[in-house]
Amino acid sequence: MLHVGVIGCGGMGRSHIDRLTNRTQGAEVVAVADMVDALVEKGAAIAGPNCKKYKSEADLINDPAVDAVFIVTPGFAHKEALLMAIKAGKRIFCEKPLCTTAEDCLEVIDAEVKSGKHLIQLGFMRRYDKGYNEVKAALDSGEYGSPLLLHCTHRNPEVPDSYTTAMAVHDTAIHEIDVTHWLVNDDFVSAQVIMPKVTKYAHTELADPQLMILQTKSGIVVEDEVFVNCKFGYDINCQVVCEDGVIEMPQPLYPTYRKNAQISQTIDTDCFVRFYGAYDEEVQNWVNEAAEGVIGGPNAWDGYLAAITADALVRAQTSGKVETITPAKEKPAFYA
Ligand code: ISE
Repeated sequence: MLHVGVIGCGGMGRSHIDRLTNRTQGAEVVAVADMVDALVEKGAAIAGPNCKKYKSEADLINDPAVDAVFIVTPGFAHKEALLMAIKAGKRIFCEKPLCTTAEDCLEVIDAEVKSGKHLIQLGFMRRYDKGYNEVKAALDSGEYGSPLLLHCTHRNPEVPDSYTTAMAVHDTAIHEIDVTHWLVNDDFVSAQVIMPKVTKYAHTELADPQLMILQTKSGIVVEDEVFVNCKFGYDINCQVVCEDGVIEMPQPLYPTYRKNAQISQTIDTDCFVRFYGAYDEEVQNWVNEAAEGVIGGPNAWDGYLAAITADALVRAQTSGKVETITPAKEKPAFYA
């Protein structure tokens, strides 16, 4: 049994406590922590009567009864918790992003490499989605030749007024940044953003929609339409144009209805429903791999690559130019 401590009992934290407690085999939430007492109570209530309650993340991390930690705090708070958990030698699941700056990501990477143990998995759950995995299997089969161009859409029905232009990269496109780099197994070298006419539903701090264009080392182009006030649903698409065919990611299976001379089908309205299975799968895998000390999912280096790609896109949002993406160092052999 893997004894897990969860740091951060907000909406996402509680969703992971529920998943670990009720839908994951081989794991038990033995402690939760949050600076807000009411959230600790809510989190612990899901985990059950034996769950310890902490205000301080350091106390949770250093509790010998905790084998592994889940970090589900806001991104700016990740670095400190990650460094403490590495020092304590605990297995870590960290929600995206790894850290909010590339420098902080490198500090965490250095600490993990120095520890000599593979500890960190990052919460890019799309790698566990059935549809993306089918696309990956088709690409890896070689039957369709090399991928040349990917058309992606990332549409949300709406976002709150606190959501700004840069968040279209950091919160939203970050998923395509990771999953497309994984699909084609190539690193991004440049980023560009084209700003179309703005929807009447966007508030003043938000340019919406945006067309983001990334290019990989070998020349593959990924274009991602991010449209977070599309109004009609949570609509994720990915089409890969290859030398010998086109692969289109399947959509979730819903019935089609025929009525009044029309055909209709459900579209999900949020990521928790759309990627329900993927969240469960990523956590179950992380628990299963704990016994072997393996991190099979996205690791800290993937988190660093996502951070520098996001930084380039944010620069491109204002410069209007093609921005280059250059890692500050070579990928450590540790992550090979
Ligand atoms: C949110 O944080 C997510 O992770 C969703 O998948 C994404 O669609 C949304 O735009 C983000 O705000």
